[in-house]
Amino acid sequence: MKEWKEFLQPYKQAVSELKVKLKGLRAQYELEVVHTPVEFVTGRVKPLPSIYDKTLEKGIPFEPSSELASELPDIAGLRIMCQFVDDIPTVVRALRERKDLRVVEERDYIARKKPSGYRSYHMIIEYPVQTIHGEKTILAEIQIRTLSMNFWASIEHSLNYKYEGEMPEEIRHRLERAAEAAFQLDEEMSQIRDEIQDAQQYFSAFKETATRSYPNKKKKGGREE
Ligand code: 0O2
Ligand code: 0O2
Repeated sequence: MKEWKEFLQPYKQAVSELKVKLKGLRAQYELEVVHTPVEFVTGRVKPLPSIYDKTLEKGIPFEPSSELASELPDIAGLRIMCQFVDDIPTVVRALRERKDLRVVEERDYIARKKPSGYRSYHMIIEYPVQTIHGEKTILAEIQIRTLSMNFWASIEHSLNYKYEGEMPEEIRHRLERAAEAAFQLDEEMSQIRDEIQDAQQYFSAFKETATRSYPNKKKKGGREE
């Protein structure tokens, strides 16, 4: 177990660091008062039972090794959620230009959705982690998707888990239709994007003014005095 802990430590560190860095993107866009392509960021280290399942699927030994590290590029996984489909290429370009990571592979499941209906943009990156024994470069996967794609993927993931991959035909069909509905929602939102952004900027400006007008207002027990 200690071996696994040691093996996974740089991945844990990478996920924490990358979460801070990717959330920083959002903060920077907000400072410049332009629409931020990043809505929110999540991250996780793949749990050991999922690593075990993947090693069975790939027919590789379940042990901490460089083979496992290169066969499973998503032990460290980050997810960036965007409001609009058009935000995704903006994030992709921003990631390609960064000096603190190197993109080694890209998979566009938006241009070519998976047979399940899954849509998302995946990037595999190399990321250097500083350890007490020197620098260790690990692989990480960044998934970039809209809120609507994320909603669909998380529901489908739970159903797949429930049915252990043997999903009833009817549910599979419904999910395929739901994936199309999610895609339509993204299309609709893109068409009223300017309206939405105006409203969001108006709302931020309003919040800003309200904070300035009441600088000393304190909250007590969740209620305003
Ligand atoms: P804020 O200010 O709430 O946006 P952490 O380590 O605490 O940063 P953790 O515990 O790993 O993050 O949580 P997770 O599940 O990775 O979620 C990360 C962030 O995504 C959290 O924000 C959640 O509030 C936010 N989040 C999750 N689901 C949604 C969603 O559907 N919509 C929106 N807008 N945000 C969501 P933070 O980091 O606490 O900051
Ligand atoms: P997790 O951590 O539970 O999400 P492989 O090369 O076979 O290992 P693959 O399928 O070629 O993997 O790689 P891919 O499709 O680029 O990325 C795999 C990850 O994408 C999955 O991780 C999911 O997070 C996500 N994904 C891919 N296809 C689907 C899908 O049909 N539905 C959903 N909900 N998610 C999908 P894991 O390994 O499944 O694990």
